[in-house]
Amino acid sequence: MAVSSTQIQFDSLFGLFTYLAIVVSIIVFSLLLYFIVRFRDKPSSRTPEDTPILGKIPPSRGHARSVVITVSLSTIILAALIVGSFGAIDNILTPPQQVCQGCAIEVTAHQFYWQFTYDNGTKPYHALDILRVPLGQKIVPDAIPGRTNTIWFRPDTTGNFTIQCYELCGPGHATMKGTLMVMPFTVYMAWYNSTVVH
Ligand SMILES: [Cu+2]
Repeated sequence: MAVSSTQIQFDSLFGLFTYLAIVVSIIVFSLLLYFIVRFRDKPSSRTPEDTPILGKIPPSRGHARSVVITVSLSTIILAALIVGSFGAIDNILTPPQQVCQGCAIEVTAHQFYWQFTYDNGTKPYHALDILRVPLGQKIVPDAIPGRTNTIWFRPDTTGNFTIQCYELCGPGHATMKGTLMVMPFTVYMAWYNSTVVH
């Protein structure tokens, strides 16, 4: 099962990009190899009619049909990827209107750690880098210092998961990891209500 609702969308988008890239690469490289062998230079080779000669307009002007086919195919593939990408971005950037108490979390990004502030003002000092969330609820976090971005997700599996920083933010970026702790709702609420507000 996916860890969060948004993971499913990103995984399928990633799969679409990957499979399309594989299919296109296989076609391109097979044709390339075929043409290299088929049209290699031989002593008997004649100069093709449409060989460009300096100062002369070639009598035949290329292959309109193959140009139309390749441009149309590329346009269709790119349009599918663009629609899919914008759909995923639109979904993640449109937070739900109503979330449960404890489910709106302010994320402050530092070099190189995060601090999570919960909607009751709790800022667990000892829990830097641990983002606790309740299972099955819609969570609205935001990050990036000096700029407020709001995204949302719904955790679907309990357990601890690695959070990795997503914006190249400096020399400590690669080690900027945190923990996402997805807890059963009642366990989460017990923790949330017992936290001290600093
Ligand atoms: Cu970073």
